This record gives sequence, C-alpha cells and structure tokens, in this order.
Amino acid sequence: MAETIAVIPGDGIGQEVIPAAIDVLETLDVDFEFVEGEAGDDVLDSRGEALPEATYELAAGADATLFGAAGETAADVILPLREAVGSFANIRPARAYPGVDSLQPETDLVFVRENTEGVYSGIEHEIADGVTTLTRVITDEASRKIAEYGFEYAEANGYDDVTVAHKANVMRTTDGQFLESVESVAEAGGHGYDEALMDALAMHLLLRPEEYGVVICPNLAGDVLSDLAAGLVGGLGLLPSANVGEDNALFEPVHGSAPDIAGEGIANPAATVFSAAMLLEHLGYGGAADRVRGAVEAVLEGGPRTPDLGGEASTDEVTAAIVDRL
Ligand code: GGG
Repeated sequence: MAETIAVIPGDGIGQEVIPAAIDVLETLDVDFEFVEGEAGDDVLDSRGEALPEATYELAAGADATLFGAAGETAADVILPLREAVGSFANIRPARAYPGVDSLQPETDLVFVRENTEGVYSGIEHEIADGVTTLTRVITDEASRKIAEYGFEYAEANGYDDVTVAHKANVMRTTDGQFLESVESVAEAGGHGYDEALMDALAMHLLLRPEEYGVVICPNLAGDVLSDLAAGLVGGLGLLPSANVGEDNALFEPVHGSAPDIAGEGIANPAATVFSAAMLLEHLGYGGAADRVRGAVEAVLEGGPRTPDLGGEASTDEVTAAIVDRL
C-alpha cells in the first residue's frame, strides 16, 4: 500500500522548493501518495488561521511530512506541525560539499536540537505596558530524551565527538538542569562528551569546525548554531532537517521563506531535496536516499547552481539536473 506523504509548501520559496523535491521523489521507485496541505501567511489572510485543523491532522496522520517554509506565521505553523508529528528532536546536518565554496571545507557537523521546549515553549506575556516576559521551560524528561537521541545518533553515524551546548553559567537553573540530565544519560550509557558554553562554541565552530561532530543543544541554541554552520558550508540553501518523533516525522529545509527572492524561481532546491533524502531514509528507503544525496552532491560539484552559490541557474534547472543524475 502506498505511503502517505503530507506535503505542506508553506510560504515564500517553500512554494518553489517543495515542488522540486516532489519532482525528485517522483522519479524514484517508491510508492508514495502525496497529499497537499495549506499553511502559512496567505492562509492566515484568506482563512483566518495560519494552520487549519485539516493540515494539522494531515501531518499527524501521514507516514511522514515534507514541509517548506514559514514566514511571519512561523510560530503558528512550524511549532504545531512539529507537535502534530510528536517531534522531540530536530536533526540538522551541516556539511561542506566538494565544488561548493565553503569557509570551512572540513565541516561535518550534526546539530541535535531539543524540539519541544526552551524559549520555544510559547509562554510569553506583556505584564505591563512595555514590559514583556518569556518563560523558558527545561525539563529533565525532554533533556534526557534529546541526550539519548544525540548519543545514539553519534554512535550509529560514526561521530566520535559529542558536544553539549549550554549557558549554565548564566541560566543556572534551566541550563543547569539540561546539563545535569545530559550528564546522567551519558554516565548511564558510558558515553563520552564535552560541554561548551554556547557563545564560545559559536566562535570555535567558526574557527575549528573539524574538531566537532554531533552537537546536542537546547532548542534556540540549536536554531542559531545551525544557521551559523550553514554560513560555514555555503549558506542556508544547503541545510536539510528532520523533526523526529517516536513514530512520525517531518522534514524541512532549515531555511525560511526568503521573501527577498520568493517568486523569482532562483531558490536553491538542495536543502529541500536533501530533506527528502532524510525522509526516504526514515521510511526505510536507504538506497533511494543515497541515490538522491549522490545526485545532489554531483550537481553541487559540477552542475548548474543557483545565485546563492554563485551561479545563474533557476530552481527548475538545478532540479532537472538532479533528476537527470538519478
Ligand atoms: N523551513 C524552516 C523554516 O520555515 N524556518 C523558519 C523559522 O522561523 N524557523 C524557526 C525554527 O526552525 O524553529
């Protein structure tokens, strides 16, 4: 029976890169039924809600979801969609590719980002005129879960170095909890790791990324550090991600809706196609995932490239080149 893939392009260049990934998936020998759901800024304007219940249910009930990008309504779209698939971990690989001008060609990092809490808990208030607050939630349960996932991911994927990012010298209670939970998981499982203050880590990643492998992060730190790593390897057009849950998952490029280039047909489809490869892997199609990654890497090395990578090709031309190599 066909597997159902929820497809939610979202805003801006999401509308351009998701069709590219679907083109790629449709050339493979896999039995997927793609069901499109709407979400985002335009849906808020037309329907009064950025994420209709039907789209939430579509993601919750699908075998996997491919999501594009969110714009102004990110908090109302991405966070509930991650919840819909029960995601607790956001996996963001940042790798340098041959042929792509990288600041740091030795970069091979994977950010394992806690995906349910931290400052993304959505508990914000205006308590008086001009005075706002945000509650940062860090629990032992979620911190242990991300630590377990991070250590297992590192072992399964051959990464020797695991670093835990935190700011426990300032956020003593919340990041103190994060660190304590990670430590107890590491001790119980006999896992080695280093810890690093996230601000200093940002600098070290920039100067010596080759000394790092898997980076386990609280939610916001993972978002920020992975974007920094994108800058090391050629930009956000190259970074895919997987939002992993116990028995469901959502895949999306790390980049957002890019309103500056939306509608021009020049968005780099690589991040979304790499995300589709992660989806294939997740559903057990490891061979197809390898083929897709190989095709994208071949195009990055010697094929047409979009302007973010110094080329003049369109999204469609790069997609066609990827499909040709499959
Ligand atoms: N495709 C991911 C996307 O739309 N990113 C924009 C954004 O605001 N992301 C925040 C996050 O990933 O937590």
